[in-house]
Amino acid sequence: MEEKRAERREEKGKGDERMEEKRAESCAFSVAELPSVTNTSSLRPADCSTSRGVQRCTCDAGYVIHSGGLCQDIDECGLYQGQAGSQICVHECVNTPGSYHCVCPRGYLLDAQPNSCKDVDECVANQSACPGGEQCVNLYGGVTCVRPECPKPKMNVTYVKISTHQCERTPCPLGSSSCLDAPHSISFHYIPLQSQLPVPRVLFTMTAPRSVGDSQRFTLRGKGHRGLEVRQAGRHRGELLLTKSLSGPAELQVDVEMAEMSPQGLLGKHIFTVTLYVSQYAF
Ligand SMILES: [Ca+2]
Repeated sequence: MEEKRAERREEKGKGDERMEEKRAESCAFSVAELPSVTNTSSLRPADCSTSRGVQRCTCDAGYVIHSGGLCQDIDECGLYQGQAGSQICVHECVNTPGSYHCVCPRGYLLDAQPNSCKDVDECVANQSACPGGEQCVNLYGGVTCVRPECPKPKMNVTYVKISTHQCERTPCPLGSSSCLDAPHSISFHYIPLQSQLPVPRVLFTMTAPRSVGDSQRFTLRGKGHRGLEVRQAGRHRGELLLTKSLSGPAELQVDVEMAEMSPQGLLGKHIFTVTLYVSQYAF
């Protein structure tokens, strides 16, 4: 609570600086130049005094002088928030009498640094965010629960779970080529992303779980997705690359195949199932 107050103070402090700026500017205006006032609740009496027959009026920070000994609230949100490059809040700006404050969407907290919204890590904040047996994945502005499942047994191919995020093929019956062709392992990876990330960007690095073969060859399985590519980053290393900015909210899933090669040919295949969760927001 104390932290929240501190944030708020800092936010107001920033607002005050801007308001001082605006106030200094406003001193140069003549009353006729001021915008007409439509909202009377934005008006309050000025602090006026008369000296040698000349009346001088001043306004508190966050107000500009208006005719009739009144001060008019400055709408900082209206002035700054609408234009790219001058935004004072990363998300929403709320004007208040004499000030303003920033509001974050659900799933975010206003950061101590003014104008930014910080994602709440629900997996840390609430250890029981997901029901038993499900894995918690923190997302930007949200959270999701996953339960990675191994493929169901098919023909002579059976997988068993060797960790929460990995399945391994059980030994193949003698002479079963369909089993030998099936991937040795399938692992599951969950990546939260912000909307409109700058590209190119490495999303995920893949290496051989153990050093088998001379080299590993990485390819996207299936149709893939526009904006996602796989690149060889060394003999034993591959990278999943984002080449086009994604807009959320969106959920994409791609399978990357890693083939272990030897001079004699293919030794085995491994599948990385990667799920991307693109947030609605760019923060
Ligand atoms: Ca979150």
